Amino acid sequence: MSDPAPQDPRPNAPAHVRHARLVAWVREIAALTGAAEVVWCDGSQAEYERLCAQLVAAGTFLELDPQRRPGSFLARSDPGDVARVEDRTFICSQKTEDAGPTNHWMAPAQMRELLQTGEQALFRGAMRGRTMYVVPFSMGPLGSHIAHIGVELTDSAYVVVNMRLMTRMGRGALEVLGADGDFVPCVHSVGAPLAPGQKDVAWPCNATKYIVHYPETREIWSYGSGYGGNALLGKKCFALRIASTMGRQAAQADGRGWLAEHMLILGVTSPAGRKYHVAAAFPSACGKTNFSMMVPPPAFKGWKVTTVGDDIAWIKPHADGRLYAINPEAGYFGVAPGTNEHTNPNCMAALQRDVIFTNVALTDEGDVWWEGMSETPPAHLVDWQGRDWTPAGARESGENGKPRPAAHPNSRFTIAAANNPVLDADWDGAQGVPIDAFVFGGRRSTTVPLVTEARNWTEGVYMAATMGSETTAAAAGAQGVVRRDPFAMLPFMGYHMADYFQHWLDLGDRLARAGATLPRMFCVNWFRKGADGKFVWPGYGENMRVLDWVIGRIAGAAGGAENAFGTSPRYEDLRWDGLAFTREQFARVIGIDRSAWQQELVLHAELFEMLEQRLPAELPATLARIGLRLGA
Ligand code: SAT
Ligand code: MN
Repeated sequence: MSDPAPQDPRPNAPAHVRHARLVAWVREIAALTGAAEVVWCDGSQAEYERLCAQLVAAGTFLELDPQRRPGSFLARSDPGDVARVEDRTFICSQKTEDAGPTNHWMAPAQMRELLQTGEQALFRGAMRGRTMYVVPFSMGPLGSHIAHIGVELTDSAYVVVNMRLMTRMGRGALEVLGADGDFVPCVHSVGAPLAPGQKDVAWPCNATKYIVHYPETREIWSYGSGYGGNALLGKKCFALRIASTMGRQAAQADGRGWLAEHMLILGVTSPAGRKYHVAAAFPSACGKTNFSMMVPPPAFKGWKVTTVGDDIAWIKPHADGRLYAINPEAGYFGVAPGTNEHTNPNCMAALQRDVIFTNVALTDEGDVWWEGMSETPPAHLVDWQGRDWTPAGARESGENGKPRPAAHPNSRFTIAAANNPVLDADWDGAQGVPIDAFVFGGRRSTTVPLVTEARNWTEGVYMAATMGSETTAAAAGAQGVVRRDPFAMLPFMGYHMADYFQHWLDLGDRLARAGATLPRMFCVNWFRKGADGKFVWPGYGENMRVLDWVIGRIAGAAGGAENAFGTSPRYEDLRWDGLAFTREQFARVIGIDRSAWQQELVLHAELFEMLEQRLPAELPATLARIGLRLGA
C-alpha cells in the first residue's frame, strides 16, 4: 500500500467557484510555493478594510490622519525595490526572434527550470509561511467584448489591496469566468519565505528579481519585487505585454486584430457640446495622468476634458469601421512628485481620501508630502525611508547640488478611478469610446517640435515608431538619457517591435480600404528647454491650446504649415488669449533645427537597422523621404 497523501492544510475553493481548471491550478501553485494558507478574494469593501488593517498591524502600512486624509495609508518599500526592473523583464517566446532585439529573452524551458521545475527553482517553497491570495480580476468593464480576465496568485496583501483599486477585482470577475472561461494566469511572489517563528519585515522582497512572460501560453510569473508594474500583474505585464500579443494574434483570425497601447484616453467637449476622444502615448512619468485630467485655462470657458483612462488603452475596430478604446484598468497608479494644485488640481482633489501612497514623505501631522506639492517643504518630515528630514539636512546630504528628496522620485499614489472628479461618463462603457486622434509624445529637451500632424497613417506610424524620450525614475537605471521608445512601448512590448509596426500599418491599411475614417496622428513635445535649462512651454492646463489645434485639424478648421515631417501650427494658428507667450518663445518650441534633425535621423536609422530583419519597407522609405525634404 502506498503512503496516504499528506493532509492538505489549505481549505478548498469556496462554493461559488465553479471553474475546475482554475481550482486545479491554484492547488498546483499552492503546492509548488508551499503557501501556508490560501485565501480567495471576493473584492468586497470589507475584505479591503480587513487587509488594510492587517497591513497596518504588520507595519507595511501606516494609517494617515483620518481627519486630513481619510481611508488613506502610506507604505515604504525596501530601498532596493522602488521601480520597474527592465533588465530583469523577459519575454520567453519559443523562438528568440519572436521576442525581437528590444526584449530580453530566455528559452521557455530554461526559464521554467529556473522558476518552477528545477530542484532549486525560485518558486519552490517561495511562499512558505505566507498566505497565497487568489485575486480574480477583469481588465476592462465586466463582460465587455474588449475585456479579458486574469487571476493573480500573490503572497503580498499590499498587491491585493492595490489590485482592488486598479482593476475590477473579485466575485464579478469570477462570475464572468463561469465554469470554463479563459483567464491569464499570473503568479507573483515577493520571494521571501518565512521560517516557523521568523518575524516578517515591513516590505518583504528579494534581491533576485524576474518579471517573466510566456506569450504563447499567455502566462505571467513575477518573482522578488512588490513594486508597481513588477507586482500588479494586470497592468504592464498583462494589459500591455501579453495583451499586445493577443491583439496581434487576433489579426490572424479576423484580419484586423486589436491594439494594446501605453496610452491615456481623454474626452474633450467643446462649448457647443461636440465631443472628441483622444488617445495619447507617452513614456512612464511623462505626464499622462496630468494630461488625462487637465483643467482647460479660463480662456477656454465651456470646454471640458474628462478622463477615460490615464495609462493603458485597448483599442478595437468596431462594426462601423472606427477604432473604439476602453481603459482596461479601474484605477490610477500615478507619480506623486510634481503633482500639485497647479499641475493637476483634479488629481489633488482625487487624492483627498481612500489613497494608498507608496514612498512619499510623512508630515508631522500624519499627512503626506512630496517634492513639488508645495513650493516650500515643511520644516520637518519623515522621508520615504523612514528617516528624519529637514530642508537644511537635505541640502547637506544631497547629491549633484540637489537636496536629498524626501519622497522617492518614483513615489506613487494608488486610487480608484471613481475618485476622479472629471471621470468621463463613458469610462466604464462596454463598447469603449471612438478615437478621433492619436497623440505620441516623448520627453525631449531639444529637437522635437511642440506639435506636428502626420500627413497620413504611415507617417503617423513612422513618428510613433521613431519617438525618442529621456529616461525617468519610473524604471531602475540611468535617468535623463535619450533612448528610442517606439510608441512609448519599449519596456512593454510582448513581441518583435518590427512586427508591431507592421500590425499598426496593416490595421490602418485594412480600415482605410474598408472606407473607414482613421484617427488623425500627432506628435507632441511639452519638454523643450531654453538656454537657461528651464522648460519653454508652460504645459499642464495650457496644453489645451495644443489639444484645441488638434481638434481644429480634425474639424478642418485649423491652419498650419508643412515641414519635413508633417504639418505644424504657425503662431497665428494657436489660440493665445489668456497666455503671454511671444512669437519668439513659440519659435523656440516649434522650430526645426536642421542639423539637430540630421542627427536625429541617424538615430532613426540606427533603430531601423536593429529591427532590419522584419522591418516594414514603408518605414525606411519614409525616412528617406524625410531626409530628402530636410536636405540631408
Ligand atoms: O510601475 S508601473 O509600471 O506600474 C508605472 C510605470 O512605469 O508606468
Ligand atoms: Mn505607464
